Amino acid sequence: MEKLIITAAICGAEVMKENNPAVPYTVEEIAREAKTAYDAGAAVIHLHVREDDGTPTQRHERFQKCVDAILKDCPDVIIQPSTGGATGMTAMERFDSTNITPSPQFATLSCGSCNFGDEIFENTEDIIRTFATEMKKKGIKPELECFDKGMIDIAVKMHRKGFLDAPLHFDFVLGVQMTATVRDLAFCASSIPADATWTACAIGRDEFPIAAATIAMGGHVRVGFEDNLYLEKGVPAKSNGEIVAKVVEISKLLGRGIATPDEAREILGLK
Ligand code: KMH
Ligand code: ZN
Repeated sequence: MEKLIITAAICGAEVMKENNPAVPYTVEEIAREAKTAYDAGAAVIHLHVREDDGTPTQRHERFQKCVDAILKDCPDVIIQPSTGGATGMTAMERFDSTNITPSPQFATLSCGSCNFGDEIFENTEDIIRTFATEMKKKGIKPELECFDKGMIDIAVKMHRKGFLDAPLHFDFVLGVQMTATVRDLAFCASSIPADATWTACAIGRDEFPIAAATIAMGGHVRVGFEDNLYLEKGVPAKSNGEIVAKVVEISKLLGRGIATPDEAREILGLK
């Protein structure tokens, strides 16, 4: 089976130090968490950044500082800026994260609106088209974040209309809108074009069972503090690296090797 690409979502926009003191806010903390994940086997860092007080921001100046600090210690890692940001941000504010140098090879693109707890994560078709068009101009491959199966259908429609180029790459985010079950994972994995690649992640305690199912099904895995803060029930992870190391262990037990960043670039067709 193809090697496994592990993405580490090291920070997110929602979890705070009150939830786990290792959640990174400062540039140094973000670089430290990226390094633990990279050393453990992550090829991709899904990046949100914070101000020093923990407030999520999409300011490209803050992204630039964090990206520079990460690349200093992890020179070949793939950095995937979030264009989702946090709920309540405007679309253009969210997209500022891509205005960094060198231009990113990869970034997220959420494919529909959904509830995010008591708030709405807004991604109208106009926003999706605008982000897709701008990403194409900048040569950024979108990772299509799908929080339910309908978002997969929207992405496929956007491809049909010429806004997205094949092969598409999806990330199925389980446990926000759709359930974090193997049933829904299999439904998503069987609903994408034959030449597409996919990653899956699950929020909370289902992170590792869904990772194991994904590894067995031939998908790629995203884990990290954005999605889950625990190594096992009652045991907070001390770093993102500990979480990535657990996925590496599961993958090795299942006989699947781990992709280096350059192998991941090849699999994902990143330029
Ligand atoms: N923080 C969520 C509202 C992404 O990174 O592209 C959106 C999110 C998706 O995390
Ligand atoms: Zn994110």
